[in-house]
Amino acid sequence: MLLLPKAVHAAIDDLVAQIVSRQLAPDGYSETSVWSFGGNVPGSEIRLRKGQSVRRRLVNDLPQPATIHWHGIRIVNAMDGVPGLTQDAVQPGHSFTYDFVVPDAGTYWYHAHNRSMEQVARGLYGPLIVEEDNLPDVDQDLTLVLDDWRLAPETGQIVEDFDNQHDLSHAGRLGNLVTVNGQFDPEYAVARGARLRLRLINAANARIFDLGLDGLTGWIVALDGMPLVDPLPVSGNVPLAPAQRMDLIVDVQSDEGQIAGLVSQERGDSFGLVRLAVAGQAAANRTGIRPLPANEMPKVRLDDAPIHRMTLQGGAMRWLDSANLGETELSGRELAQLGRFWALNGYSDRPDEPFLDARLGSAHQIEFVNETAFPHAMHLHGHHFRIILDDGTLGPWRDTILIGRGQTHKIALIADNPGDWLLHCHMLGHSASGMMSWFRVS
Ligand SMILES: [Cu+2]
Repeated sequence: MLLLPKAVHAAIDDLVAQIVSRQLAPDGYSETSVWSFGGNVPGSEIRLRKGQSVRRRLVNDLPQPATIHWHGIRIVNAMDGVPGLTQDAVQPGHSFTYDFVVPDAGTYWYHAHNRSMEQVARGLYGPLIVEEDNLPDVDQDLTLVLDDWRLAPETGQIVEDFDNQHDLSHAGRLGNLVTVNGQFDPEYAVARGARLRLRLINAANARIFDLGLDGLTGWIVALDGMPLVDPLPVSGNVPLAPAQRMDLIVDVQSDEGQIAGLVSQERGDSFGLVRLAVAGQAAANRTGIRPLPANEMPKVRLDDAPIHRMTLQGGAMRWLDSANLGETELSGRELAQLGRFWALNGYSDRPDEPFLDARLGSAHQIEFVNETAFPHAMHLHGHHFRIILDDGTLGPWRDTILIGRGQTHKIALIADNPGDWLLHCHMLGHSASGMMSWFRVS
């Protein structure tokens, strides 16, 4: 008998972008027609180990062209999923194979990057979890993908006003139904004294969740996938902007029969996101916390790093006087007629020339100056950066930074991943209406 070697190439799984119906709203409401990766919202969880490869063939069964961006992965540029910059959008009925290594452990996600303000709002996103070689000692590892949906109460269907000019020029598209893992107010069973890892992912178009714990004590152990050197005890509320992730390790304090959970604050009101029904007693009683193992990140040096200022402009109450579209300068009124309300450094769309043309391996500081009346979540592709704290020291690694109205924040970037990379606001209506730029590393 001939012994044949096992196939050398790992199988490539299909990830089908398709329209399905799901029960998003509470019982009594209709199912909602959503756009999905793999038949569910959130899309199929991809879970693998650091250093392994993601291989997925995007099959586009949608009525629009699509791509996938692998958010937060320090990825090879050709796999970054940006139509018109790193690939052509995949036409309906066509496919594209993504194949890349994940260099870092942590909590990431993937989402549509073509007409993302519509496609992400329709449900085109999913979690991408990269496990550490040595997993932390917890009883449960729960991925919690937060989103909000704008549904018509009578029909339960998505309101298709994606180009709503008020949303575009204000805080963005905010929904009227908040879900976690595609469910309204879901419940999970936990034991008293159990230790949980909660992987929070904000997949909303524009909503900033202001998260708090109820019946739990815990620590923030990672932000945007990257471990904190010193886990930070959670006290009070912690903001999670669109596209940001936060890994918590929490201990269940509530008694048996009670409900613990995750809550969010909005305008002084607190509402529940997830219910943790406490039943039974955990075997182990753990105290103290150890940091997650670090990823291999570049050494950050600021001494020779030039400062590049990026000014965030426009929007309601700070209307643009003028800005450039390509080589053409247009008035604020002309831009508004084209659905453009925002600008980055005077450009109301991705400019022809990069905001930053960086030599491979060079260090830079980017100073975000928010002159608008709204907060923005600025995201860099292909890299994590470090926040520069007010005292000049280096804060956590992130891939998306929330800049409050009127605020200025500086980040340190080591441009060590070659390619053309987007830099944009992750309030998706804002990026679609002007807050889009890019940088080049070569
Ligand atoms: Cu914004």
